[in-house]
Amino acid sequence: MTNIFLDTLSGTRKQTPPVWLMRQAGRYLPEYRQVRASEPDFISFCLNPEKAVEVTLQPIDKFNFDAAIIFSDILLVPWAMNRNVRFIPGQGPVLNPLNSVDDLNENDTDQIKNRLAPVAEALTLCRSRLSNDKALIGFSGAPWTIITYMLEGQSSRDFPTARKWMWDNDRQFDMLLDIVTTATIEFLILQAQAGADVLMLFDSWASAVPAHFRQRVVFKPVQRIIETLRGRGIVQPVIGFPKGIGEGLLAYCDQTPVDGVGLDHGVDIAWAAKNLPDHITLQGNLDPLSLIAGGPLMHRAIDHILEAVADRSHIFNLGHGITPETPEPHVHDLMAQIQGRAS
Ligand code: 1CP
Repeated sequence: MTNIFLDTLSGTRKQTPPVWLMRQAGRYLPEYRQVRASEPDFISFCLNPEKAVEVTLQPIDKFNFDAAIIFSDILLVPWAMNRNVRFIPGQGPVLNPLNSVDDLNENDTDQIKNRLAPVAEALTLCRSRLSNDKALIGFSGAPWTIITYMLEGQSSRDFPTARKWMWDNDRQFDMLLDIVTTATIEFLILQAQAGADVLMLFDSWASAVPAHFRQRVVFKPVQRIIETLRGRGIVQPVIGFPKGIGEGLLAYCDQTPVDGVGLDHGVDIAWAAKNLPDHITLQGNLDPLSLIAGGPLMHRAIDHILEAVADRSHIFNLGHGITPETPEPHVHDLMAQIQGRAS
């Protein structure tokens, strides 16, 4: 059976591109909210394989997306590293902020395999329930994005503590980057071995890294992650998503061995199609808020993307996560528009 998602990621251009949406399992779906309400603690929800698989498959059943992304969270890595991660309703994630790299225990990274075993179990179960023409995505936060939460202790707009560490605390910052990179590698290997067909690295806050430090903080860790995966026999393709780095995408594509790159909605898609290397599959770019508006403007924005990438391998997606306010009919409209094109 062909899998158009995996074919596209290996470089084959499809007349009708594969589609999935970041945060496709989420609060805009009433059936998600129902399962979510049955498990008040978010971490316990992520670590319940039956429930995680149920919500992972909901958007596939409803919209026939070409890929499922396992329901989990990037903050499970700091949780497994004993950073006391909890999700406070109405506030978001809270962690015990790291004051020094010595706050981490040497064997914290060894805990990944044991403490995150339920994610592996969910992937295996999900793969067994998902049809073979759909891909299953496993994921992790990229080290920088994880570090922002570990140092700030919460979500942040400008990440002042993490950026100060970068400038002031050379040795400690590099040690932290190294430890979190190791943990990320272990988490991705666990997921690949459990049944993920594709791995994605979310660097959601890459935009906050000064361009001066991009190589050290954004590119090098991703390069080490993928090279280590390959050295350890992991063959699954990797999609990187360095959100908000603009022209830095050129160096990202050049210096990291990613198979695909996620484009946020700030990137000019025509520029990306022309300037990013041909062997890299492009993914994303539609502003998630266009799905709230729906109608002709959304349709025009979708056409604009499809036309710009017409000559390249491309996975249709948003520039960031779908928002809870999105009306379901607009997601059906999006699918009809893309899949209605001749294949
Ligand atoms: O109760 C809820 O429903 C809370 C909302 C929610 C959801 C649906 C959170 C809390 N996490 C998730 C699941 C999730 N998170 C998925 C799987 C679902 C899917 O994509 O279909 C994925 C891929 C993530 C990844 C994630 N978590 C990222 C990277 C992607 C991005 O959006 O930039 C980040 C930054 C997080 C952290 C996170 N998780 C949740 C919250 C509230 C936050 C903080 C976000 C912030 O700091 O602004």
